[in-house]
Amino acid sequence: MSKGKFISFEGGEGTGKTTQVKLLRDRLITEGKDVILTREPGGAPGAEEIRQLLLTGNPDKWVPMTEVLLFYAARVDHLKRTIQPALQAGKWVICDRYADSTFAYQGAGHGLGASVVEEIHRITTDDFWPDMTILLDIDPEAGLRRANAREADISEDKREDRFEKMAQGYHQRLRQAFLQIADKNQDRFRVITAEGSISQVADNIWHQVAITFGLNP
Ligand code: T5A
Repeated sequence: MSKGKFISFEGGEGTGKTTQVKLLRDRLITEGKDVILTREPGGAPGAEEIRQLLLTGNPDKWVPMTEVLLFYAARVDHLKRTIQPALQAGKWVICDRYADSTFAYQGAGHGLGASVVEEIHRITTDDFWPDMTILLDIDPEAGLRRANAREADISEDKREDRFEKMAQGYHQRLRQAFLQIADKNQDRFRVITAEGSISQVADNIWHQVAITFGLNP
């Protein structure tokens, strides 16, 4: 049994996850919590190496099954070396993406199907899920505009934009997939619109986290 809390953030490209995980961490620290911030793919040294394989290069660099196995290779390392030890030590773990991304991007986006991902998830993680998942939802065109504006200052060979380069239809499928996953897992998910200002979105997230974990809203 873990003693800490595990919160993941999900959503399409440029929805503001990286911005919001930091704001939530700061807010939880002011409440006296011991917090670590981590991300997927990555979050442990070996998993960060796998991240480079996955996020750079051509959109068709990997066949879908290789891609899903690489995400899970990174995830198991991250779980065993970072997330689970922190939870055992009573920390709050905030993770920028986790397995729901694999169900959406590889399961739905690439058409591998949920049952394949479910099976891999069960075998490799012993069906390990967060206590709470925040889904940031925005029209994919608006999200991609934000993500592309941010990437513009980075040289082309260093951009982690392999998924951003996938076709518009892929991103629309993703949005629907995330909303369906949230609908099927309503106990764990809170869906929050990412259309507002950074501080409006942060306030909405805090409200949901506070209610869920009995903190001061
Ligand atoms: N992936 C990942 C899979 O396919 N399967 C998996 O199992 C997993 C785990 C990860 C990629 O890997 C894929 C999904 C992804 O494509 P990543 O670099 O971690 O790649 O990229 P993303 O998670 O998509 O995150 P992004 O960095 O693209 O976007 P974020 O984190 O959602 O957004 P953020 O906070 O960086 O914001 C983007 C820009 O918008 C501004 C920010 O200042 C920033 O410039 N912004 C706002 N502007 C206006 N209003 C707001 N409310 C704003 N919030 C942020």
